Amino acid sequence: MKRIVVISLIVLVIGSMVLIPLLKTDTTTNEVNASGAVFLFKENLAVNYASNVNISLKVVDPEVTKLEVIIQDSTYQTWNQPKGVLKFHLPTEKLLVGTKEIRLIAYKGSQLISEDARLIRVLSNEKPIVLTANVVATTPHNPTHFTQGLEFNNNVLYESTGQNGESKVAKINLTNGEPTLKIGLDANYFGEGITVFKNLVYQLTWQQQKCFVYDKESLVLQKDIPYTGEGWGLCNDGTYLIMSDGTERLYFRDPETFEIKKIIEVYDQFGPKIKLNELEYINGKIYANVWMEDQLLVIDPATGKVNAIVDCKDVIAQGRGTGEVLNGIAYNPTTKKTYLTGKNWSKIVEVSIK
Ligand SMILES: [Ca+2]
Repeated sequence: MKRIVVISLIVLVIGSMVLIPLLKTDTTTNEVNASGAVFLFKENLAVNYASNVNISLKVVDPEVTKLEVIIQDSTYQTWNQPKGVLKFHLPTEKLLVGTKEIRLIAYKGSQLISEDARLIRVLSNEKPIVLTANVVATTPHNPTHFTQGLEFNNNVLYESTGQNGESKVAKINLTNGEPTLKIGLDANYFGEGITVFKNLVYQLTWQQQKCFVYDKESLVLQKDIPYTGEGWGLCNDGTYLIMSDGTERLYFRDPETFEIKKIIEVYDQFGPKIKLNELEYINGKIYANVWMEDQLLVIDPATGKVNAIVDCKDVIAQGRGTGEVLNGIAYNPTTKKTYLTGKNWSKIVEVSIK
């Protein structure tokens, strides 16, 4: 019996000698790069926008002569002849919400000896207000239209529809929901979001990585623009086209070149809001459908923060018919009226959001 106890103790001691250092290394440092200096926080640390956060780091190698902290590709702070545990203030008020990379680089003289790169998530510091989309009126919507884009321009309603073989871009008569002019896409294209910018209509495709560009009067195709990734929703702020791709990210693109000029990540106080779909730019805010959800998000385009959530249950009850999910937001600047619809819905619903 004594022998079993002794053997068990030996196994425990040896086991812990092997395991504990491994566990420690795993949770606090990145072993491969731990030779110079390491951050003392765990990957994916969540912090609140504009909150007071201090980050600690530890100099592991006494011969380190210089440390550099890089936040989002810009040098944020440096130390010469650093020793022991150091702290710095994380500029949460200058970072937009979303996932940010932060790197700690250690040098001996001019030689880079280690790099510790980690992610921090900046959450929104505000709780979105809850609004309701109240039904004002309904008009017919063609239930064969799998709505993916909806927007007014000069009092004309434009609609883009999806599904292979059924995709089109059309001008819609709001009183009966029928096209007054329409252009079909080849069957291998799946239409997605649209926006009208200057005299052109831009139409995304889902997975074909091509944006079709039409004359807004005749809908005659002018050109197509390639891009990488999926296309979901589209709107514009008068300067940039704003595009969703089914994630929490919104891409601000140059209308001429389609070059990405800015990316925001849409976050509330708990984390990212994914599956952003059809979009609409209304009075300085981005309104977004969220795929498979009965609510809209109202997003601050400067920060990515969700300012409000719009409950659309009544709209769905009166507009969906035998159709699918809520998708399609259009604001008419001429009449200041807002309309919602969905994929294969039987109605377009004029709403008042309060
Ligand atoms: Ca829209």
